[in-house]
Amino acid sequence: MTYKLLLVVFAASFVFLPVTSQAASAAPVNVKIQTVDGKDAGTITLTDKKGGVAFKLDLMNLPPGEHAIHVHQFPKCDPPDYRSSGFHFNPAGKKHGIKNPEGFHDGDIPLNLKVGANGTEKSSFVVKTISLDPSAPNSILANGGTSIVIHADVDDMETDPGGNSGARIACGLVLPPGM
Ligand SMILES: [Cu+2]
Repeated sequence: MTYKLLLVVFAASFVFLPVTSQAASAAPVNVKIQTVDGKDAGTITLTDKKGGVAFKLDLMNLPPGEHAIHVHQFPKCDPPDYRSSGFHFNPAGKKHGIKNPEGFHDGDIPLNLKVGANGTEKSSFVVKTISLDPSAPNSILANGGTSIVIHADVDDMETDPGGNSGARIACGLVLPPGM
């Protein structure tokens, strides 16, 4: 390899590699949420936030009141009960809830949604126990992805395995880009 060619290869990798890796981590993941009876329940947009994942919720067609929300282990939202989504995303093998001394699951989200009287919810928060980096041990995009599940009841933040949060009323697939 001539010196000139080496220089070109070096310059090319310097210019292109940082751009592609930055684009991959910066790409938002749009999660379309559907109610268990087949209605469009809006969107949750996930973006990479240093040390976690930022959630931006724009939800509708949900029952007014407080509801648990979690990341579940499988990228499946099959009717009639969304059981196919599995349990909470829990790669570290812990128990449920921030109040649980043996907790908590990476997919536990330590808040309950507050859906308004008109069935909508718009809010934003950051979850620091998960990652959008496909190579991270707590990546919610690895192994084909995961799902986000909204429940009928409130999460008590300590009862294993599901926080006593009742039926699964809405679900959306968290899929890697291109799937
Ligand atoms: Cu759940």
